Amino acid sequence: MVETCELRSRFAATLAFMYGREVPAYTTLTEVTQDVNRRHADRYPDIAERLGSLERVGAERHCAVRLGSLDELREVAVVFAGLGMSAVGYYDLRQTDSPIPVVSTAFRPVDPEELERNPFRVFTSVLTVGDSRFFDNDLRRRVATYVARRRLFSPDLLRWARRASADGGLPESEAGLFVDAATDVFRLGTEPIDAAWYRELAAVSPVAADIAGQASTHVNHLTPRVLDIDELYRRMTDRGVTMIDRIQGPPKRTGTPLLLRQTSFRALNEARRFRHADGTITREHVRVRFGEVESRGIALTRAGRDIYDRLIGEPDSARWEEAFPHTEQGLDEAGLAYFTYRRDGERTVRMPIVYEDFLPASAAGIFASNLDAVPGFVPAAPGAQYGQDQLEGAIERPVHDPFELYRAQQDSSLARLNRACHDERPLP
Ligand code: OOG
Ligand code: NI
Repeated sequence: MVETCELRSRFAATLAFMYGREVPAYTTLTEVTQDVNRRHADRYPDIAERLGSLERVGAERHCAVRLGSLDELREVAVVFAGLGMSAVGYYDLRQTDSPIPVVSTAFRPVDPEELERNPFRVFTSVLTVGDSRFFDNDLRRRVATYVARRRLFSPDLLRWARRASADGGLPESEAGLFVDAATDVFRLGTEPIDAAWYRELAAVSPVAADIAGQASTHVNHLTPRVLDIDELYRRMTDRGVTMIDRIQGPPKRTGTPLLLRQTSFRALNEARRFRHADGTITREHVRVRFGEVESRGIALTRAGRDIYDRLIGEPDSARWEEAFPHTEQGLDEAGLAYFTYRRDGERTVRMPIVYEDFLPASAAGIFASNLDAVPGFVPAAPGAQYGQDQLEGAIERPVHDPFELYRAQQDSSLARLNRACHDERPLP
């Protein structure tokens, strides 16, 4: 039996292998990342592993995929469940400074032990085709019909996935087939793209064209985790790679890193084949896939997150320095971040809980940074309901609240600690 966590590791590895062949710049990025991580660990051996072992960080990736409908979301949820990944967090990227016609969740392991084994996560977006601020009625109908006709997930793939989640794994004979079929879903299509259709959608939003302008979906980006993102940014720039103009998320600061910082570079143009009305096929370049890198910090409580939300619009790093204590102890005492605790002899050891999720402002920034055109967004038109409950209805499973997962982890470590203290007390 190949357990789900092993299936997930294999899936992450085959997907990365495929993506590295499709987008060679990704391989450069992972090489630089590994080098930066090695140097950082040599330089700061005491703190390098506070937010995850070097082994975990070295293997850690997230990937982003985009789907065309809630039906496609339901099927991808089945596939990810077979890999031990559940939906966590709800992100409405229409509700940002640069509105994107998608709502998103992230599929990832939720159990701390599973995260330690392999924390692979997939940021998964769904096109909000019913939102009339982006799509008029006629276009909405045509997009829905187009998407409903394509089949991203084969019956075999869904059957293997259901079996893996029911049994906690698959026999070796099926494991390879399942992982390969799951990887294939996200392979870049080679069929010619209908040029007029793609253009019509791109006029609404390049993201809409990327999602619904072609018969298949694909990995949009695959992101390694780096321990020093400022250094990585410099190194990539020195190599002549044009990065987006900033690192998304909290500014660089002294002390415990907070939440998540991300940056990306624009993908080189990718040649795709387009079919025109007169039947001719041309090769044209599209820029939709890019490279991204992230550094992860401590998970903030709601109180901490409120401060983050207030400050995120402000680039002034002095405000951040003042607002958040620099030490883990200070963050804990102020109730701003999550920790686990355990007993080590007479001492209680406090360990930070890593932020495993995403940030709407950063995600919108990552989307927007790679768009050439401003979308045809009509703010006055009525929107459409694509709330968390709609996503939950589609996948027939809860979308976990990240804060609750972190709090539960903290609480259970406290409960264990209290039990341990209690057991040590001599009986009366
Ligand atoms: C997803 C963008 C969000 C992140 O790291 O915040 C994301 C996308 O471009 O499809 O991946
Ligand atoms: Ni990303």
